[in-house]
Amino acid sequence: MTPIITAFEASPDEGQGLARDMPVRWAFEEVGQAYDVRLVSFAAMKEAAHRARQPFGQIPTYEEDGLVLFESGAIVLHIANRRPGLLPENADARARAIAWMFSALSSVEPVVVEREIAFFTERDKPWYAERVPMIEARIRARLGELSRYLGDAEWLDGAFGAGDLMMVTVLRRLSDTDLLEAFSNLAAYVARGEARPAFRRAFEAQHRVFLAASGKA
Ligand code: GTB
Repeated sequence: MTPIITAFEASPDEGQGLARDMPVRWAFEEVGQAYDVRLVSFAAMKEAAHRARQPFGQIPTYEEDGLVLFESGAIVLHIANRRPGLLPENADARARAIAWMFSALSSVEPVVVEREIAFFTERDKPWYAERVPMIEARIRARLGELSRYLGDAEWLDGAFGAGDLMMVTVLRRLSDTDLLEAFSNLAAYVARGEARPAFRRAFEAQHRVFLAASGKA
């Protein structure tokens, strides 16, 4: 069976590829696995049928031969485990690549998402103007640490892998800010990820959904 994932019927990012179906699509493309997409509305995501697949009423989900998964990181790891291309054969290198996936999602993403949550839920509050510089300082601190680690390397641990896929995905969420500008190696790292043919194919696929939804296709 061809795996089926869910994605926004109408993504709030308007085709920028910032929603979490993007790393899943990218992973499929990197390993050469065909996939189908079921588009869901915000209302449908909150219905029992979808919550049975994703308890929090979110996208993405993954279904294949009776296996149902949620959490984009877990889905990318599953895809990477099934086919070569995203995780090294060597057990230690494989463990390190998985550690970078966790790092992207649990050490870098929280500060990045905090900024978005504050914008969407607190920007009309009196404390918002004071809070933003504090959040941005935390993001800069994390980016500085990551930038120092990456140095002049192309990817985080040798060849491109699942850790880079998740880290580039997280860093792309800063694309509407100037926060990456001070870290030229990270900006170049993101650009390298975005230049990969598999990324381009994934991006175009989700962008076509936006074009169709907005009547521009
Ligand atoms: N930890 C889960 C995972 O990694 O799979 C988180 C899933 C998640 O946050 N899903 C979001 C969702 O379904 C979409 S990706 N939200 C709907 C809801 O909770 O009701 C997050 C996202 C949304 C929008 C933008 N954007 O517009 O730029 C970027 C990222």
